[in-house]
Amino acid sequence: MMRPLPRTLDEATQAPTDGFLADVLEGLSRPAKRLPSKYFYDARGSRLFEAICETPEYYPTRAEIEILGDHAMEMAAAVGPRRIIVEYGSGESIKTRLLLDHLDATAYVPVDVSREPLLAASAAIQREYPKLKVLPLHADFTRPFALPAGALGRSLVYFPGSTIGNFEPAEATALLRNIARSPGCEGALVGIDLVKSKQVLEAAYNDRDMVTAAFNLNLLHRINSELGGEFQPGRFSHRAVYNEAAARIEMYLVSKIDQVVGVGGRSFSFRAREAILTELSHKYTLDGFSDMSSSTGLTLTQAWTDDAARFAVVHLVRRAA
Ligand code: SAH
Ligand code: AVI
Repeated sequence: MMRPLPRTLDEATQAPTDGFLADVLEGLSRPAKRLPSKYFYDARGSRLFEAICETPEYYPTRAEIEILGDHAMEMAAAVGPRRIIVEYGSGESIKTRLLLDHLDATAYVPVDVSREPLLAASAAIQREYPKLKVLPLHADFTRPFALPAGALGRSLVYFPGSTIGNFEPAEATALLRNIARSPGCEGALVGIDLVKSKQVLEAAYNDRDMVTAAFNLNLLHRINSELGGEFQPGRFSHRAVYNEAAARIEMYLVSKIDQVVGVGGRSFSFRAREAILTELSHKYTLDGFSDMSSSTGLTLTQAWTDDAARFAVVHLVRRAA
């Protein structure tokens, strides 16, 4: 029998955007201004991210899809049968299908802050996998959340896209530790982007068609539409640079002129060329990522890379406490 499409949304106790204004005011009050990257993703931001994945320069999506295409069967064997798949930052759940085609999944719980894309992707997955229990969760995976009723049992966290790279090492470690401690969790499959040349990395975040620039600037549009901000996005430009010492892309919005911008009843001054840090995207070596995860109660047992070794999907297994 075909399941009805998922309609209910098991909201976490706190809606994922509850802290938006407070986070923006706090981030813009710092001497070195910054904004959290999770706020890129409203419906438009999610669409722009998907468009980034189509650009010739942004290789991570194609590399990860290649890995899944070549190795999903081995991944399924490593993970084991009858698992609930809990996906962190599921977006359009495109890669998930490659896993679901091989894995013996009892339920699928996509977790995302971007509500409409989450619901649309869940409905599409439910249509394509009618026997699977699809239980979308509109939540921020950095905050504590409970799995929906109906998703009790042994679970696998699926965390693709190198979204873990958007967190500083201490935050990424805390996230992995929470994964290791979550009830029923046996392990995780995590996508990580690998260290490579500055040239290739900077091209990936500075695509010729400026889709990444539009994605970055969407943060200002969102502050305007949801928080009554008075940004003029045309007065900021996109910058993405690879910081080799920290092995990360740093993405900024740079003020083109001296200006003052109102947000939430406060005024923020920007000097010409002053930058707001909007996103970090860490690149790892397999050894570095293995070391980081070993302190969290998870052990890296297997890693698969694409032919050009640009990207890796790793299997982390929960160690017995
Ligand atoms: N998994 C997809 C999408 C990656 S884009 C892929 O690999 O292509 C990152 C996704 O994570 C977006 O859909 C975004 O909305 C979501 N996201 C970012 N930060 C989040 C957070 N803190 N909690 C939940 N979802 C988050
Ligand atoms: C979602 N995340 C892993 C992307 C990245 O590459 O860090 C977001 C992104 N930012 C700019 N382009 C893509």
